[in-house]
Amino acid sequence: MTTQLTTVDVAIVGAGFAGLYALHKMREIGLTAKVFEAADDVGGVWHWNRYPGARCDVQSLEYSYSFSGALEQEWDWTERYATQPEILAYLRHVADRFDLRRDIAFETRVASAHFDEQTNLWNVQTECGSQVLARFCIMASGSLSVTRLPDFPGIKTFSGAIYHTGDWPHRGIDFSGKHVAVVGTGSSGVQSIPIIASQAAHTTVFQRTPNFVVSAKNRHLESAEKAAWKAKYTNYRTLAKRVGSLYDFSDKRATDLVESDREAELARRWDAGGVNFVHAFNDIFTDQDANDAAANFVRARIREIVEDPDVAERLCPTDHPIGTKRICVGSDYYATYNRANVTLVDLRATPIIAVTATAIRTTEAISDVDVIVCATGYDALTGALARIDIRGRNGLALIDKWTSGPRNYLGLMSADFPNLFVITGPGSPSVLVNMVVGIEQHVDWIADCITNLAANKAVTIEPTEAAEDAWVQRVNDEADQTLFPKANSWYNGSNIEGKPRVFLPFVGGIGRYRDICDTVAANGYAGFTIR
Ligand code: FAD
Ligand code: N01
Repeated sequence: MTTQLTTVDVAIVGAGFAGLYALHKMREIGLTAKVFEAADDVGGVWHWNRYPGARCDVQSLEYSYSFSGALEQEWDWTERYATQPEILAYLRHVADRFDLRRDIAFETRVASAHFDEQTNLWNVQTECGSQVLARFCIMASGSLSVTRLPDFPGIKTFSGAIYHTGDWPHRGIDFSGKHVAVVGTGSSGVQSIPIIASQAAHTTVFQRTPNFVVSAKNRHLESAEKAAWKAKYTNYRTLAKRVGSLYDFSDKRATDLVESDREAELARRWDAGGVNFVHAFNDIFTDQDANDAAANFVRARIREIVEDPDVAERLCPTDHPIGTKRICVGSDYYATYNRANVTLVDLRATPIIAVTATAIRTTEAISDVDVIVCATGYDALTGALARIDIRGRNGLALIDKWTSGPRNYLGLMSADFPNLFVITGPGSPSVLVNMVVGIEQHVDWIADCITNLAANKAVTIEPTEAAEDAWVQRVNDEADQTLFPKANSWYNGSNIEGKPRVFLPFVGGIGRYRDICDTVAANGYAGFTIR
């Protein structure tokens, strides 16, 4: 049987924020494009993460596309931090409004993408056996799209249900009357634990590492506030292109302030809620003393809120500087541990030794449970790429090239993989900034790059190895000037056994990064080979 091969200009993997905008933009510059999406609908993260309490922690009005003035005026966000259903509704609206669905193949997982040096085309194959030939590939496959389940001894014998927050059943879960175990206290655990605890008969939280949690202070958005924001949207978007999220970035070092002023500033930000807290001083991410001031402030609040002093101590993070693991934004998180139906288990002191059909057994206790919720995170930034058999020149596999860590230029392209672009992957600001801003910057840059190739009748573009080496070095060097490397986190792959420990995102900020990318383009795509 012969398979009919379709040829498109661009193959795009993923239909989240990145894939949807990439499709729209490719059409806008006159190209044909096909999107492949493993899920049965658009939305990416916001399709998969339906756990109780899932919402964004960048303000809704900012966590949205800027490419269409009409879209931003017509869409109505109802809360300071939008819920997962509302963000999913927004992305569905975008798909319909810009007629994107007709070029998206749903329930179609891409298995491989191989570059043919004779034709200069990518052959993209799906797990269903369909394939497409494409001049360009855009990997919009997500930085946090590959879930990771714990491998506790005996977990396969558990007779109840096991759910991962990032692969949550669409029907929703009724926890009433249930004994629930939650494993993991990162952002997903922090958002879901208070809601699960309010529904379940008993919730046992299995915590390996405590995290710093600031309060969301979520609220309804009043019409007047939204109207005022919309009137100034252009200004806000322009600023966001430089800074990512419109936080109140302090221009003061912690040492510029006497202790009482430092505390007052931290208290002001704590009361207002949100990620803004970690921008109280401009050296929180670079100076241990400044960082300690903020971290001590949070630890003091934990001890105030949590009534049982032992539980409070177990909730106090001590192993990493604040902000060097993604700061968690929660609602009633610490107060939840005052509930009679919540138990905190410290896995550092009493590790899990076995899961049986009905219980989780630590070195100290047996907890009977009906349901296990795994808020255990992701194989971040490189996971989705590693699961696709991507082969460039001479059959080189991306996964082999990246055995000691990702190697690319600007986070966008890798030598020997011509015309293959990655959105918000390693080596770009990615997860350290408002990701919608990062996604739009990447897609716009790629569109300009492809347009430039066409104008110059060029066929391929890929980085030189020298440019790539220098960029990888720079990404590492800039991270090393901060406190980030002091934490074990998914930022540096240390949550995945065997993953090389390399700081993955570019810490230099979206504004500087944008300038670097623009300068590269203005200098005739310096550092790239164009054929
Ligand atoms: P995704 O949304 O992950 O979409 C990638 C898509 O690619 C997925 O649908 C996946 O199914 C598909 N895919 C992957 N591999 C394949 C394959 N081989 N074949 C076919 N399809 C494939 N960022 C912020 O800036 N602010 C926030 O407040 C924020 N909140 C978050 C909350 C949660 C719970 C999570 C998990 C992440 C959050 N993020 C936030 C980060 C989030 O990843 C980005 O904001 C954004 O949604 C990423 O969009 P994306 O399109 O790049 O990737
Ligand atoms: O995942 P995580 P997440 N045994 O990796 C623990 C975004 N996001 O899904 O720290 C016991 O942060 C692990 O413990 P440890 C945001 O960027 C945003 O929560 O490795 N525990 C940790 O506590 C975020 O950073 C929002 O010791 C195990 C937890 O599981 C990113 O997504 C909401 C374990 C994993 O935390 C990922 O967040 C949700 C094991 N075997 C997500 N394995 C917003 O609020 C792992 N853990 C916007």
